[in-house]
Amino acid sequence: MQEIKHFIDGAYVASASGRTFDKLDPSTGEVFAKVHEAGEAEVDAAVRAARAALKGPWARMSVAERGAILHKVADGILARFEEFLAAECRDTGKPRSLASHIDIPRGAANFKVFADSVKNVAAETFEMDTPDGAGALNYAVRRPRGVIGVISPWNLPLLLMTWKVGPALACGNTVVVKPSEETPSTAALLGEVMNAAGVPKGVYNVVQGLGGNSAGEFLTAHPDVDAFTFTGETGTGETIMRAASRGVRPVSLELGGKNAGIVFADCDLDKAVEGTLRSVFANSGQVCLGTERLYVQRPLFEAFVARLKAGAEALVIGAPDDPKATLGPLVSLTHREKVLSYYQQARDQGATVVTGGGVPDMPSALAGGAWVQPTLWTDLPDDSSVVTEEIFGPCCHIRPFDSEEEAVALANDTRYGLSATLWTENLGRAHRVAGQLEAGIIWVNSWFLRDLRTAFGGSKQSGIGREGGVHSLEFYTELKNICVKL
Ligand code: NAD
Ligand code: 6OD
Repeated sequence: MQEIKHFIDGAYVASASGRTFDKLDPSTGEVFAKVHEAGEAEVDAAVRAARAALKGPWARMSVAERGAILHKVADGILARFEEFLAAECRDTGKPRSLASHIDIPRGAANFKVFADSVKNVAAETFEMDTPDGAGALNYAVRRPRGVIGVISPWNLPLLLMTWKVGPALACGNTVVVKPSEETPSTAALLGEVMNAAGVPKGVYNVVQGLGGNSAGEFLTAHPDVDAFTFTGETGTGETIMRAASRGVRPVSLELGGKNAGIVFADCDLDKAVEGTLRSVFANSGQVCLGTERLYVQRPLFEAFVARLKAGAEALVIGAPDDPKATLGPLVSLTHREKVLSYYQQARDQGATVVTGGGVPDMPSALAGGAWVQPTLWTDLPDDSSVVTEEIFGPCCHIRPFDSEEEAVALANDTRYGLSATLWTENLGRAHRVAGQLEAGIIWVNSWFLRDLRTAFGGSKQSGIGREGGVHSLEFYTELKNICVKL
């Protein structure tokens, strides 16, 4: 049985309490690892190590020296690509074809991009008049914030964790990472890569454990963490924000979504079908940017639903190692219970089940896994729980609309504001509708097309702040104005 430990001050350590929890393979339901659960002592040790490292060689390095080390970290991930891929797929159950194209390459890219972009980040200068006529010069400099608490989710574990750790380290901070209890492996493996790349001890620390009354809560309660960056559910974000208020610590929150897709009758049908299928079913629907509400203009409605049904039924459900698999299990049996409860609510609320709605028949070796069928519904009322609440599964409700105004109103009728996708060949309409949608990220005729320099994040209850490009670098630095009287 594999044992997964904390990574503190450059070394793997067990919990002093000896407490561990089981990590299950989502495709079989079998336990494959014992994960050490951090208590307050391990969290304190990690924060102390991170604090001490702020006074060590990391702080004395130039931006270019730190950048060179972060490039080595990226190269180290790529050199051990197969190990990262295997670990990520075993933790999450996602198909290897998906993780090898997205999760692991992005894990490396997140270090390279920020190691380079931090070299170009500007700060402001203002010349000012003074009563004596001599004037003064104001200029700003950026400094690392200090120890950053990084709390990350399970859906894209390495990608989302390094999306925070990359820029935090590029800016000269040190980190204590609390990965999701469902996905402890790649954060742990990254410790070896950090050591091999020459990252000084204490710069990158990992505490394993759960959220409430465990490593997550102990980290947010620790007074010596300077800022928190979190990706996860909106409710957890509220809890973390409350904890961060003690000591007035900044937070960056990337939270949940209930994202709309809008398909106009003038779309390129094949592209809209292909893109919508990806946006609903990629990663078994466990993508914060995924489409769970689809609005299709009435003349196209029936044909579009039929094409989506055919696409959903053509997905190949299978374990990560199955080269034909295009749809893996959900991350855990607990999450499956949640998703299946929405499948039941849809039936109870009178949905027409276009396809799916249950659990697939799997071969006996996989029978204990967290499988659900890809599912599409129509005919639910707009205030149904299935239409308003984030499900985070391979499912979507589809509803017709008539006018552009109606589509915008329906899409905006949500407490979330993470992303929206629209499909149209009318350029004027694309700009007009994109401008009116209340979300941080809008895709036109595409989905999950990422340029890492762009602002990433949500409005309303989907988060606070933006990640990406200069926005990450702003969060991970403190701006200091220096006023010089001439
Ligand atoms: P989650 O909120 O349950 O857990 C996220 C992390 O927070 C985990 O590491 C967990 O252990 C920790 N945590 C839980 N309770 C805590 C507490 N009281 N104190 C400190 N830490 C705590 O989210 P999840 O189930 O891992 O991920 C799915 C959710 O994440 C979905 O809502 C999804 O939309 C969201 N998400 C958002 C984005 C985005 O960029 N906006 C990206 C991915 C996922
Ligand atoms: O691509 C990214 O940078 C990013 N933050 C993706 C988030 C996906 C959510 O599940």
